[in-house]
Amino acid sequence: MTPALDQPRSPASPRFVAGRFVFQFPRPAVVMGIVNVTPDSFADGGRYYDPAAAVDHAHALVAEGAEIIDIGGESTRPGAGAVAEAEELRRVLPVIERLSGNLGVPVSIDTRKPEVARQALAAGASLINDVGAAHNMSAMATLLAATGAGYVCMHMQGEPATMQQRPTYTHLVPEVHAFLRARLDQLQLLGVPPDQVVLDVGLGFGKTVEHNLQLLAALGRFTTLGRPLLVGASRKSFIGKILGVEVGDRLSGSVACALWAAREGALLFRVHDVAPTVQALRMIEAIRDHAT
Ligand code: HH2
Repeated sequence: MTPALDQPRSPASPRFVAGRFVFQFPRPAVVMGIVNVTPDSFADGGRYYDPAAAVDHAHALVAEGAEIIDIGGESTRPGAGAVAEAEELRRVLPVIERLSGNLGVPVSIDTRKPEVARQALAAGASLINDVGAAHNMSAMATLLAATGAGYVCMHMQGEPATMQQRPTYTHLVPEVHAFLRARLDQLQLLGVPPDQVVLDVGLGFGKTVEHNLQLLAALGRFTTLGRPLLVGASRKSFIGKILGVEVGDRLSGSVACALWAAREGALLFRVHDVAPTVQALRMIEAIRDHAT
């Protein structure tokens, strides 16, 4: 561990600005509900591939307490092949168009492609959830500076097609920390204020089970970056491997990860199961309010 890891760079009460939406912390944790408009996502592939089903599901997740809806048109599960830009746009744009303006919460576009992000923002999305932050920074930064959209900047080692083959780190936590710090600095140099940025260690993206556990265990150290942390553990395979359960039986493990991460300082949670996660978070927040 490098000592620099522990030096806070700004006060621990950041705000996150995503277009016309502002999340001012401290406040209750924010749950981002997942809507995958894909035939092949690992947890919900095919269920919301039809735009009408995706729109209905987004409204249902908001009713359950989601404060951001994350729309994705490309599965990034381990081993997934790339989806062509035109196809990704065909999947997500009709859904975003139907949601923006009447959902009441910001829509996020889960994409690695700057052109998909650009058209999604034009169609009404308020933030970009970029699992490819390692690769496309300057194009995304141009968009962010021009639009004021929010940005989830996530760490990934490699590419989805091969990232789980042999993920290797010399010092995992300092490496991921340094990556996120460097991206934050680059974004600022490119005209994107830190207020627009949320950071994510990228559980499952070029990480073994052991790596995911180490990152969760050390999550508190990433709060020194001075930006809200988002955690995406929901239904992921490391939970299945630890508990020996299939994807449909990972709710308890997912909620456990969210609660641990909340205690470590995470402020946003990307989940499939919105209602149980919101309830669990509200419960520990109520307890925390009485801690002396
Ligand atoms: N995980 C997935 C997708 N997008 N974005 C962020 N910021 N953090 C994550 O951990 C994250 C993410 C993978 O989950 P899912 O969307 O459910 O599956 P698929 O990629 O198969 O569509």
